Amino acid sequence: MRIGITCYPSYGGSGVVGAELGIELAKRGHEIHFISYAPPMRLDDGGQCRERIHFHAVDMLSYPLFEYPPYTDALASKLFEVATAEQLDLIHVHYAIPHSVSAYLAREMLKPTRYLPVVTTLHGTDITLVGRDASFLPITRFGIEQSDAVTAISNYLRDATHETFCTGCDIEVIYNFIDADYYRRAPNEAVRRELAPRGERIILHVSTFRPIKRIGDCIRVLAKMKELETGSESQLRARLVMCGDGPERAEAEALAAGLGVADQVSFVGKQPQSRIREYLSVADLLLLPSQSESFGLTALEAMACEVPVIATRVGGIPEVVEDGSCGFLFEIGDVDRMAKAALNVLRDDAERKRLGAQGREIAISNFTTDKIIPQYEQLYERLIEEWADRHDRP
Ligand code: GMT
Repeated sequence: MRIGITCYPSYGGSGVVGAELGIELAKRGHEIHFISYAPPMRLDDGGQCRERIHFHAVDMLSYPLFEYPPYTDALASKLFEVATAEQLDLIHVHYAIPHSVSAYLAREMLKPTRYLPVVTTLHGTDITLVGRDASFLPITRFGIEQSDAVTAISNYLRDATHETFCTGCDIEVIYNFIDADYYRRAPNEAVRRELAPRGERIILHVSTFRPIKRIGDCIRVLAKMKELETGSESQLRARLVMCGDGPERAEAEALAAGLGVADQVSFVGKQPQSRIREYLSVADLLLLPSQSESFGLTALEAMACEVPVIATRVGGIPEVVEDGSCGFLFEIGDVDRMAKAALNVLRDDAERKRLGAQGREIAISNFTTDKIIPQYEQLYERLIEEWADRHDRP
């Protein structure tokens, strides 16, 4: 199949999933055309199937009249152009805003010639935060309703979409996936020493540092752990590695200083995926205290690397992280309980091993590429077949 994929190319889970889906499809022989304003970050991981992966940049004319350049239109034009030139069979967009509407426009422009099916995958804040805002709600609903197929990355997100946008619309849940050969525990002592030079236990957090991630709670958990440990004979040494960047970073750095734990926290900035994998391979615990999370891809990556997860019981996280089996889930902001659980996990090697092994088992049983990618392929085949001989909707 010849598939066009549009996603946000930079930081963030939806871009990661869009890019990795393209790479996986190319490995299976499909011709993949990414259409966005920059190449998706993970495209370099394409390896030997690079010849089947193409990137088309959306050109944006800069003009003084445009205080807000109309990206939706420019993307629609590019989708139309690429679909025509490359004879695309289908367009698959990740994150509804504004991609669904751009794809819809491209499909309408192409209609006199042929029908180009559009798939929208919903990821998170396109439904739970941004999309439901009054300024976007009607157009998000329209984009969803006009897509030929809509998928959501968890049952939670499907239900949230039904609740907010369209009770009756057909949404297929296709979970996010993991390449379990790429994400596996392969500890590198040099990396461990670099992150924890005094042999500390490593607590890792990876995110976009947006308010929804509640990164301050990572700092508060560490401070609480320190308080609980005060006076104990064999004090546990822990280091919090904060991987990523975003609007909440400065405040979190100040909080660490204010709570007296700055010397135990490393802010390592945005890192390429190859580096994150190395961090996961030496981490002893992953902390994900989000306010909202439709899936929690980082948690899945950690589980595949046998890292226990402490997270909030929100959104789609319980569909990925089984409480008590591969980690522990708590209410939003319950830093006291998270700290106690973190201490237990970090102190007990056998328990950490048990949680890690279960995490890998769950990741392999439910979320590997060989289980998930065929679900997308079947969906594409179904749509292409359905529309093959039709030039317009009934
Ligand atoms: O929605 C966001 O804030 C970002 C979004 C993205 O586009 O990066 O992340 C969402 O998609 C990821 C991949 O499917 C999920 O793992 C994240 O849980 C989800 N984020 C939220 O729901 C906050």
